[in-house]
Amino acid sequence: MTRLPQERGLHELYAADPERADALVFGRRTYADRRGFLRGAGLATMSAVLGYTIPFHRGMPGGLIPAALAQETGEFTIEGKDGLRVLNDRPLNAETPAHLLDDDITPTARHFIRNNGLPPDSVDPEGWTVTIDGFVDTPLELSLDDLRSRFEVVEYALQLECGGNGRAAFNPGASGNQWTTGAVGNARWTGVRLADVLGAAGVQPQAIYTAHYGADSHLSGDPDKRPISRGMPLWKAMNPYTLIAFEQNGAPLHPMNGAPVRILAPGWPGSVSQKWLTRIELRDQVHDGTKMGAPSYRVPRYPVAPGEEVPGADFRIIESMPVKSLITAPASGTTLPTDHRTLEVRGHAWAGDEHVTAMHVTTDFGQTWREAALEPPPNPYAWQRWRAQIEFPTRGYYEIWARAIDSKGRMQPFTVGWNPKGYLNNAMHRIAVRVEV
Ligand SMILES: Nc1nc2c(c(=O)[nH]1)N[C@H]1C(S)=C(S)[C@@H](COP(=O)(O)O)O[C@H]1N2
Ligand SMILES: [Mo]
Repeated sequence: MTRLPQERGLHELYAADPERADALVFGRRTYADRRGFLRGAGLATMSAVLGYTIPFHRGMPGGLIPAALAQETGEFTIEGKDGLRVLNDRPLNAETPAHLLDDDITPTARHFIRNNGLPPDSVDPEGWTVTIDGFVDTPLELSLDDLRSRFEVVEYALQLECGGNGRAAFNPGASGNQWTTGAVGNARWTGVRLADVLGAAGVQPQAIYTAHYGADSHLSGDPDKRPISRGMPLWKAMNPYTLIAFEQNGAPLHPMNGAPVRILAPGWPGSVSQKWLTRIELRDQVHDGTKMGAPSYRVPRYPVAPGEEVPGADFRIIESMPVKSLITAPASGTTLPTDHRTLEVRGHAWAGDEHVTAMHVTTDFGQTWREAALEPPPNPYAWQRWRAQIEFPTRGYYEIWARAIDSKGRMQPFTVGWNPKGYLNNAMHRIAVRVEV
């Protein structure tokens, strides 16, 4: 595993703030007592991470990196994740380098993490319920067993992308997580159709919008504040690929991807896909929960100049995400030996509620483009594989650029129009390749 420059080393993390590092690595209910010894739920987690109980844990100082971990990991690790670049540790946000997204199905270990608050620190799947209420005939309270037994269980590959993916490339910069290209993934999700669950509750005619609630807590610790509570129009909720999901790649959801149960509203900003789901309310108005209002997950209704102030009333809610693609092989920065002047370039492409109809690549800074081979998606809302054979005429520095076109004829641009919060950057992906001198 290559060490990425912005990744935060475990040692660095502990040096900066040992108490927080313990909480982060071993769970939020970890704390040190007055003498500085490690206490709380974190101990159990620490034992689990180490694979052993710690007989003398009472004497273990808080903020001490267990030697077993210190030896094995030179970098900050998130249990069950591999190779992610950590942008923030509180809340935890981590993206996947493009070359680690080469699989058709994104392994759980490589699926990005976007948290707005603090995940629940103890999750009991047995006792968990999801409430369906609001403008329904019969409010429901469903356990995971109820979901599995009362509704048809379906499994799809679904792409999920954060609305702010690509934000780092905006100029002037926009505040928020500085995602480059890696806040996207395409895992296999198993669950039930939200439409079936809403059907069982009986949707009343007044219902037009959903409101989503999760079990994570606000960064301030204030129990009355929610980190995020978004929703979607009823027509998106009724889409057969909008799921209440309880498995990711055939296993329980990763704790950071919303265990034990979440929404998947593929093709829309990831924020709609509530993690640690506890309740879906049907409303007779557009939901007004945390991060529904301007400028969150909204863009101006008209093109604006870079840096321009935009009044709140002039924003619209982001719905379908725009057409986009990634080059997942080779890794940017690859050097080819001189006798290897042909190369397979490949990646994925996706297009919100649409699908991708064509894919082009260039190696001469856009002077000439060639069409790549593009596969259909295995199911709607899965990303699509594309590949192209490239020949390099001579040694030197090349850039490979890739652009996708969606089923409505819209193509990825070279650069996108600026917006205040840095959403929807679907500029074409570019990588660097050297053919050896
Ligand atoms: N409860 C809850 N759900 C949430 C979030 C959150 O912070 N809390 N983040 C949202 C955002 S902004 C995104 S992009 C996706 C990310 O899903 P992932 O972390 O599984 O990749 O989850 C969404 N669901
Ligand atoms: Mo997001």
